[in-house]
Amino acid sequence: MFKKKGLLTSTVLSLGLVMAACGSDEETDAGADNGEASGGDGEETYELRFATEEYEGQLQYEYAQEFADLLEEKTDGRITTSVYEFGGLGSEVDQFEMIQNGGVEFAIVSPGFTGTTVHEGQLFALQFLFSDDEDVNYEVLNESEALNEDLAAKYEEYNVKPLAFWSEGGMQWTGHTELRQPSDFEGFRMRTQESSLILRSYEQYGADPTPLSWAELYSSLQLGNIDGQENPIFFIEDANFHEVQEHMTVSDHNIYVAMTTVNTDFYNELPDDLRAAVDETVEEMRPVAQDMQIEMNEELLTAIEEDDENPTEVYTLTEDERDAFRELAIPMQDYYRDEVGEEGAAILDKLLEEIEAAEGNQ
Ligand code: 6CS
Repeated sequence: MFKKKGLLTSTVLSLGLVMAACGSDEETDAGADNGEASGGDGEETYELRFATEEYEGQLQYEYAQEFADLLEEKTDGRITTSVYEFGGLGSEVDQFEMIQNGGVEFAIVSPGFTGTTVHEGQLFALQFLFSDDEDVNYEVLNESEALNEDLAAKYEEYNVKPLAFWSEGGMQWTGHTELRQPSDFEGFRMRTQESSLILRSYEQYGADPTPLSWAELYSSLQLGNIDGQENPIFFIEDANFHEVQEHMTVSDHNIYVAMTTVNTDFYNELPDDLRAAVDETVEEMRPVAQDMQIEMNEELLTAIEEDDENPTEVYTLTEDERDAFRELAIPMQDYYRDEVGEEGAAILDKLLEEIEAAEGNQ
């Protein structure tokens, strides 16, 4: 049901084309700044850009496209938004820079690529932090003060406003070899996103982690330069990693959290009615994103299991096996506290309380 595209066949955008997009009273108004309308009759129109880290058919892109359509509808066409697939705007880290400097107005950002800037965002790399109950996590991501206010304020220092935190699904491991207990990671060349906490977490298991853009991951796995990686199931299948990995471990050692972000200056300067339309769109997209990720992850698990041409052995960890990893992962919360200092530690502590309270509510 979800449209699929072959790997690396995405539209390659030139930066020049992207930078040509601007808001204006008339399409030909060349004087307006990016995303900013000129003129003052109250009926300005805006042509915006939305960067994603994934391809058409994958979650972030499909989310962004639905977001764009909804926003256009709500504003009677005054806001139109072009959604960009991963690749044309550079690496994930480059895209995070673009949302900071207004090169794009909206972006989906994975916190795993912001760890060297917003250190507190590394809390999403803490394994076994969130609940095993998807409903609890949905409630926490939507309602947490620790995330939506305290952590969001840390991103706002860089001119980036997180509008929503949402899950792309449980994180699973794939490898050339089986991964069932921490000792299986001994010397394992693990691909990670760019955050010292992620690297450190895998070193705890004895692995040899390497940060890499996902653009280079398939070939690295195929060539054997990297032994394995972590991602939600839909992404493992859609990016074809299962083709070049013999084993997949359903570990649910974390959830993959994505952030819907807007450039803060742009957001603050929007007319009130249009800003309200953006806020409404964000709210209405919450259940849409949750349904999409559940459906995609379920559907593509079956696809991996039934792919006889590229057989991948799928193994689900028992609770005892998960506990062995959990024991090594929990001390990373202290590492995080030491790394990010008092304010970051307070964010983690508040989040832990919120997760516990939400678990009690279920
Ligand atoms: O592994 C990664 O880096 C990529 N994974 C997902 C689920 N989305 C984009 C991200 O860059």
